[in-house]
Amino acid sequence: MFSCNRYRTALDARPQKGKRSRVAVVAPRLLIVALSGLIALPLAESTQPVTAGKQKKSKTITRIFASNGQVDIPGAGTTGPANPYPTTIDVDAFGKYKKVKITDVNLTLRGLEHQHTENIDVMLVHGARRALVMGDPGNGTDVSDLTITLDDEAGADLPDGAVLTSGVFRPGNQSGTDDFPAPAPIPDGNVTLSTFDGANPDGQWQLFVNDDAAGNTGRLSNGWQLEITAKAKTGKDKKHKK
Ligand SMILES: [Ca+2]
Ligand SMILES: [Ca+2]
Ligand SMILES: [Ca+2]
Repeated sequence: MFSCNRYRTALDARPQKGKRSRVAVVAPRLLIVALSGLIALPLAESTQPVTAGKQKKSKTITRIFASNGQVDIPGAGTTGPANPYPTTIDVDAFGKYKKVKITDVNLTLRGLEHQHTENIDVMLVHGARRALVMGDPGNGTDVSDLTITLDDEAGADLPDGAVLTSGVFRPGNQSGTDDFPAPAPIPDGNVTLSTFDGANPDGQWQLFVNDDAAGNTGRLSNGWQLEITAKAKTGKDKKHKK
């Protein structure tokens, strides 16, 4: 799990635009868990009001959502779709903002273990947008309890042919074309998380995980999480509520 300090540090590192910029980090808060752990849990909220010009004002909001349930890779046997498939996070947190658009998405896979990580393909879907963010990473080394964060701005690519370790990596598909069983959409060639930039963050996010080779299995022991940053226009008629 991450501590709040990670997010505070990330926010502090951002360019501070305008004299009234500020950072407020709200400590993680416990919410009710129900229905097999698949319910999205807002874990933390950070806001960064930005003053841009005399007339138009915008606010940058970063929030974290998680699905804590275990995801078996694959769901049965040694190859095929994970269970659940897809695993989902329903985001309903930005409706109070006007003209909200995603500016950054980071995806974290929590408690990843697998006997051969090159079996794993992962596609993130939101609306009509999709990104094959991880395909056949690592090698045949049996790994466990990994925390893998996929971030376009990371300084390293996912390992290819070398052991997969915990860390922050750029999304990547090591093997070219990958097929995902229905009901997954057909991959459209997008890999980066910037695929979702410009979209409204609210709505369902689906994570399709597929094991593409016979033999060897694993799981996401602690599910997955999304860190979504969005920019919203603010006005006198619709102020942000704390
Ligand atoms: Ca593959
Ligand atoms: Ca990012
Ligand atoms: Ca397998």
